Order: sequence, then C-alpha cells, then structure tokens
Amino acid sequence: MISRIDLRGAVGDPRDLLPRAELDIETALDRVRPICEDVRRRGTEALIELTERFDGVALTDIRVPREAVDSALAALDPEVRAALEESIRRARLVHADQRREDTTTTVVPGGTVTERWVPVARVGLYVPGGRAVYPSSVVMNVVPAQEAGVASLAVASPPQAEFGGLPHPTVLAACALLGVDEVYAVGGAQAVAMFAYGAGPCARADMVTGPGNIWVAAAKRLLKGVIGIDAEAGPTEIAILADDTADPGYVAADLISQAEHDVVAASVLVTPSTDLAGKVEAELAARVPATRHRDRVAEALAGRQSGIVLVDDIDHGLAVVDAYAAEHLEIMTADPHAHAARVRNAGAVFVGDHSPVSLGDYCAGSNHVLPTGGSAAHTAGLSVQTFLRGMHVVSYDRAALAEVAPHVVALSQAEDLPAHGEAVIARVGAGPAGGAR
Ligand code: HSO
Ligand code: ZN
Repeated sequence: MISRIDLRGAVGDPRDLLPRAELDIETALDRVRPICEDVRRRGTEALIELTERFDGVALTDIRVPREAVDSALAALDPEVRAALEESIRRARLVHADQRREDTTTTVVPGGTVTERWVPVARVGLYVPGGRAVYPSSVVMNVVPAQEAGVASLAVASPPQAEFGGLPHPTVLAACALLGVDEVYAVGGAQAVAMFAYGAGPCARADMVTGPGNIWVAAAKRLLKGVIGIDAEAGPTEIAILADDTADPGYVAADLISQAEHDVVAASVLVTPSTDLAGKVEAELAARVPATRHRDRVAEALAGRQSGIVLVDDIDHGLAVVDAYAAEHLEIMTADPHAHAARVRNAGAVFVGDHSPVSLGDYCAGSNHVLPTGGSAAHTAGLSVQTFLRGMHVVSYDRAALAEVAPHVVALSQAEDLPAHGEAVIARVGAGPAGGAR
C-alpha cells in the first residue's frame, strides 16, 4: 500500500526527496525517426502501410468519411451526449474569457507598437485510441483552439479493428459535437508526421497537440521545429495538501481517482497531521479493493512515485507542494482559499471540499491538459493562449524616427553593425549631434 515519506524537520530541496516516474522518450526516438522519414517521403502510401503494420487495419482512405462521424453521434448514448455537451458549454465559457484584446502602446507621439494576437492557422489534434479513450480530452484540446480562432482543425486517431477500421466511436461523436469533421484514421508517430509534413488529403498543420503514448511523444520531440507542439504530457499526478479538518474519505477517493489512470500515476498526500494520514490509509485499504481498476490503482499507490508526505505544518506543506509542482493540486485545509492563494507552482489548483480533480477532468470548465513532471514550475496548461501568437506591429512616422535616430546609430556602432544605423540615416539624416534628446 501507499508509503509514508517523513519530511518533518528535513532540510534541503524537497524535490530530491519526492520521487517521480520518468518516461524514457530518448530510446524511442531511434525507432520513430524512420517512420517519420517514411511519411515525409511517401505520404499516404506510407501511412497506409504503417497503419496495416501497427494497427492491423487495411485502410483504403486515411480520411474518415463525414457520414461515419455523423452516425457516431447519432448512435451516442444520450446521457454521455448530454454530459459532453455540458462539458463543452462550460469549457467554452471559461476559454472564451481567455481571449486577448490587441493592445497599442504609443511609445512617443507618432510612434506606436501594437501587439496583435493572431491564432495559429491550422492545428492537428492527436487523440489516442486503444486502452485510453478520452472523449473529454477531445473537448479540452478543441475548445481552446476554436476559442482562439484557429480556422482549420483536424483530428487524428488510430483505427480500431473492432470498430470496422474507424477510430473509436465516442471520439468521432465528440468531434461531431464540436463541429470538427476533418478526421483521419491514423495513429502513433505516423499521425504526428502526417500533420508535420502533410500527406495526401491532410494538409500540413502548424501545430500538433494532444496526449499520446511514448511513440507519439517521441515523434513530437523529433519533429518539434517542423511543427509546433504542446507540452509533453507525462503520467498524471495529484497532490493534496490537507490538514486534520479534511475528510479522509474525500482525500482517499481523490488519490484513487487519478491512480486509476496508470500504474505510474502519482498520488501524493502532503499533511502535517499524522491523524489524517492514518485515517486516509484506512480509507484506502477499504476503498481500493472495491474499485473497478483495483490492480492498477494498488500498483500506482504502492509505486515510489506515490506517498503520504508528513510535513511540520501547513507553511512547510506549501513549500513542499510548490517544490513538487504537481499537475493537479487539491487544498483541503481549514482555510483553503487563503492557502490556495499562496500556491506558486501547480498545473491547476482545486480549492476546498467540493472541487475534486475529477470535476476538473470533465465538467468544471477548466482545462485538463496540464503540465506534469514538475514542469508546472515554468509551463501553463492548455489554453487559448497556446494557440495564439503575439505579433508586434511597429509604426513610426518620420518625426518619431528622426527623434530616436541617434540612439539607433549609437547602438549599431556599438555592435559594429553600421549598416543598421545607415538604414535609419537614409531616411532622416544623421540627426542632432550627440544623440541626446
Ligand atoms: N486526469 C487526466 C485527464 C482525464 N481524466 C481524462 C479523465 N479523463 C489528466 O489531467
Ligand atoms: Zn483524470
């Protein structure tokens, strides 16, 4: 079962004391390189051959027919449909508010810099098939791209023999609900290469996002630069900062909920209360055997990446969770809002007794594509911002250029790039001697 890690009175960087699972992407690179190269050179032909080899499906066309997308929606369970619609509605509310207005700064009279926020033109979204089928992740990737104003959006997901060589029907239905009808039955590294280079009916994309297995992650790393990518998503993590006011049943249920994803998922409780620690251990012992994916959950909780971390007090706990920089951080303390306000590093923070991570996974309105592996210290989750680029638009008139000309000339000389200064002098002359205003 879950182990205890006692950091009370510990000195030094807590990161060294809180182990993390690591994904070894480097070794996958060598296998992925020839696959990507093949797609670059032979396009659709390569995709069809690779799909037969890796997915055991003989495609005639990589594009999923529009009718198949529509009929997947028609066949979708009405309860799941209603839930997805609500998930989309809430996500749209939040992500629409993330849109940015262009700003114009008047630097001097006659000299302005405008920051224009321009969406990426075309985005490819990778959706895994097989064991992990997450229509909710389709929502979380598509909604911010659409709210950013991305004009062209395509989805790729591996074909499944059991579904007649089409991607998973719930994934297709989610695409239909979101108004995405350009879907390709292509998976793995070859899907990333398809978006990066374009192939047959699939025009090249500017960016590819979405979760995936190690081959997808390796292809993204390899082709980064050819195509823009989102952050590499590692195994999911939940950290909970709780004191003795927390409900141990809630804490245990939430630790289990993310452990359910993967045997290498991390579930970490940080608490100054040995009393709570004991109660949570008892709750886990009762709940784990009763949960559907008990073997996977038990392995994840027992893994070295999970644990109950004992700290001196809440201040120490806050320092520990900041150092850990969890993908998801729950705060269940006597004053959760005040404590949450002090958090610096987390992908997303879930405050109080009634904001569990699983709410955020599906229906809070927040995004569930979040930085893992400690990268929350420097990276944000997926948002409208992911799909926008700020573009500076510079506009000076002659007088404004003349006024600053001596400074440009001085800097160009200091860098021994005099032609830079000459480009300005050609327009406004050498300017007042001495360069000062
Ligand atoms: N917790 C996962 C997202 C997810 N949960 C999808 C359920 N479905 C990573 O944030
Ligand atoms: Zn989840």
